[in-house]
Amino acid sequence: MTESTPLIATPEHSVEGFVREYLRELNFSQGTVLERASVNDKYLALARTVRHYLMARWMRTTADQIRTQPKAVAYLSAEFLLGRQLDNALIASDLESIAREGLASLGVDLDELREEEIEPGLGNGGLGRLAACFIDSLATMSVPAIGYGIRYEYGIFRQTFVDGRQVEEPDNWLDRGSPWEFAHPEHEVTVSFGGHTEKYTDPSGRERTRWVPGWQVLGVPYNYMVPGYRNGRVNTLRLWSARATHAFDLKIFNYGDYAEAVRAQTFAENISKVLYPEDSTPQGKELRLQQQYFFVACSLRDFIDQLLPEGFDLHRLPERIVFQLNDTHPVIAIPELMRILVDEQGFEWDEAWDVTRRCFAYTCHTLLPEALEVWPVELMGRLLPRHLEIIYRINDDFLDEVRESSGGDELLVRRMSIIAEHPERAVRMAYLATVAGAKVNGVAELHSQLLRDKVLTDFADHFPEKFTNVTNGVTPRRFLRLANPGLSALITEAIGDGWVTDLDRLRELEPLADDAEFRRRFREVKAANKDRLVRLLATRDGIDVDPGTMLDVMVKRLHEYKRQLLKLLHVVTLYDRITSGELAVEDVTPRTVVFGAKAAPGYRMAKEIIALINHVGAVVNAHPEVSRVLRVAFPANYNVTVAETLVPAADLSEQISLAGKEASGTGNMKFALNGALTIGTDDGANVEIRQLVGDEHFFLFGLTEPEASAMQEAGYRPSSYYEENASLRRAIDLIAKGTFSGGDPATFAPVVSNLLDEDRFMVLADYQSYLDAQERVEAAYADPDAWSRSAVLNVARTGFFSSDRSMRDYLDRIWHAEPLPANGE
Ligand code: GL2
Repeated sequence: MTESTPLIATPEHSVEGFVREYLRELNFSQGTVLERASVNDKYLALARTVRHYLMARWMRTTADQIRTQPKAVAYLSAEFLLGRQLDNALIASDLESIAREGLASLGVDLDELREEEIEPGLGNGGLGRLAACFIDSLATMSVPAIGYGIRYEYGIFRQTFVDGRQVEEPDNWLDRGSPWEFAHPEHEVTVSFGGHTEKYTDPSGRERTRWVPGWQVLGVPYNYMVPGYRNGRVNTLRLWSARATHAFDLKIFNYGDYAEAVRAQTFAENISKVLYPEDSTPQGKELRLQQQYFFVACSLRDFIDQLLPEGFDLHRLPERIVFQLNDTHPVIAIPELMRILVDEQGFEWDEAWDVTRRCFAYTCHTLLPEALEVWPVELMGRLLPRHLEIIYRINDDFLDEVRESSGGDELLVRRMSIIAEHPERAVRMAYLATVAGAKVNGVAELHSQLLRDKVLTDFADHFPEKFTNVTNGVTPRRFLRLANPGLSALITEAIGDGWVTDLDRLRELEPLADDAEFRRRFREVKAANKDRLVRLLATRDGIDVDPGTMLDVMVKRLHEYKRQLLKLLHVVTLYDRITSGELAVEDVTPRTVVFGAKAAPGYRMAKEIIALINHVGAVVNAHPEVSRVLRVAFPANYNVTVAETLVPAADLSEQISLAGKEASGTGNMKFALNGALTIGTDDGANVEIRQLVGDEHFFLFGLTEPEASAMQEAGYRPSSYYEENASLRRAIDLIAKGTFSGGDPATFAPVVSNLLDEDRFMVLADYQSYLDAQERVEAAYADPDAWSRSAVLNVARTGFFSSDRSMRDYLDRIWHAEPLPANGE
């Protein structure tokens, strides 16, 4: 057998073939018979059956990559928020109707089994979901690519509410079997930590350094299929799981200290135990640095040992690979590659640096200063002493360069140092990535511009050619084709199905915005999607939603900068106006405000805001008058699976961050693509959404970034808004006096004082403008025909936000890699 023709038994692509394969799985892998199988047995057998159909494509893709040795992309990411796998595998392999029919012939309902899958929540939010969209697009575009990350045993926590307050429970997603992964313990990698470094002279008389580690762990790879959409390609996502080294526990077992051996094992396995639940606000915990180094060390070693031919000349590494650093989490890969080249391969420093500089590119995903990771030198030195030395040397060389080019500007040198001096000596990972990376990109036009102008200004002056933009995107397979079958069918009927892999073709829908019959059918689809959501919320959460109301949706992580409080102040204002008699119920557009949000468990203010939303919701929903036109729904544990039902049902998408704070947003894209209209600030990718859909189909409000910055510099005083705006004052007073907390003013006093005294994200400054925009929303919604015209235009004009386009931009501007030919489908 040669690598180009792997021998794979492919099951027959027919209903009979499928049924045969399914029963074999049920009998031989699950060890049961149909009559006695549990739903989980049936689901697991189904997942494995579908997997079989993808296997030949996977092996062939891998073999082609090994045979043709193309330049590949390695996407290094601490998070991959995958969502459920079954549906995506079914559409990618064109098995959906065969599976449905085959199962039905056995009396099994495909939809029931789909509900059985627990999504792998191996990410926090946008950043992790983006990584999942990107690998989907790379596979669909036949780009030789591999995703590298961590197989957390516990993903993002499960959220429940107790008395309206968030409670976190562990997400043991692996408990009921994990049919989508393949463990490869034979490809385990040893990863070192701690210890010290020492100098020695090699046989040729050269001064060298070696790292004498203090302890080691093993990384075991788990492979996941990343199927391209009907192109015969399946790429790989390789997630690493930590284990104790064999030597370590053998030695201790031999001493007879069983308990100690088990403790050592637990210690090692802790590294991949749990996903850190902070979104955009790293905590700088030691275990997190261990996780980061663990997965990049495994990944680099894996790429070099497994994917390059034996004896490959590493001077040519940049011809074969580009490592894309998804935020700063994997940036420790830079000194790791230097260490491999210099210490292990005997490269001269300059040679190694030349290779390294060409192998990495860095994506920054934030503008918040507190989100830029720094690692205390003390910690880095203790955990990774050799890497710290390498970082110092990189910094010394770089600062010499800055000194020279700036004519000795020592202030500039200090500002640009990779090592911060205050409040403690620490490594600035974003600076390291910028100095070493071939390219640095932001994730939306505005974000990339602000990165250059405000966050990495000195670097943008020093390396102007490095800085570029790639606006984020989302995969149309999951977020349109799968999530919105009704709209997908309508679109396909109108323009054919080419849009699934070429989303710009949605433009062809534009003329249909003026076709009354098309708009009617579009509204029918929206209504059916709302019914689907109503059923989900009823069964999953016991929440009762009236599908006849406007669905006003704000789903995203809970963070002050995203301003869920602004949305809530709108709700409280409506409540106030109705209960005070200022507004007659008949004059209010009935709406259901849906929130979905997890707060980082240690983020106190975010958790208070969750409690406040739930408390306001309880009062609003219980009020006989108000609840006729206004309801709040806050389903717990918002995740990818919920998004897939919620997004297609929404009428109004809330994207209301303070301008200059949301790097891009990707939820904003999903809603627009599914025909929701956006109410939003000029922030992140909202800017590009509005430019594309047109001002008249987007509800813009709020300060611009320059206005907000100028106000902050002049000394922002939130209380002046409270004093001058009666409606705002009344809303805040309602909260302050305990209207939503059983009459107890103390309950939400911290939220109120935070708003009045600090209001870092200028909620009060944007309040009036937001309310005005909501009035424009109501007026527009009153004309269903005009509203659905705008909605259709939103769909037709947002094809740009396909992650396929993002991938093309990365390929052109950063990676310079080529797709393989599709595999004959
Ligand atoms: C984020 C940004 O906050 C978000 O605006 C962006 O869309 C995504 C993906 O680029 O990245 N940065 C970040 O740290 N998280 C994000 O979601 N967690």
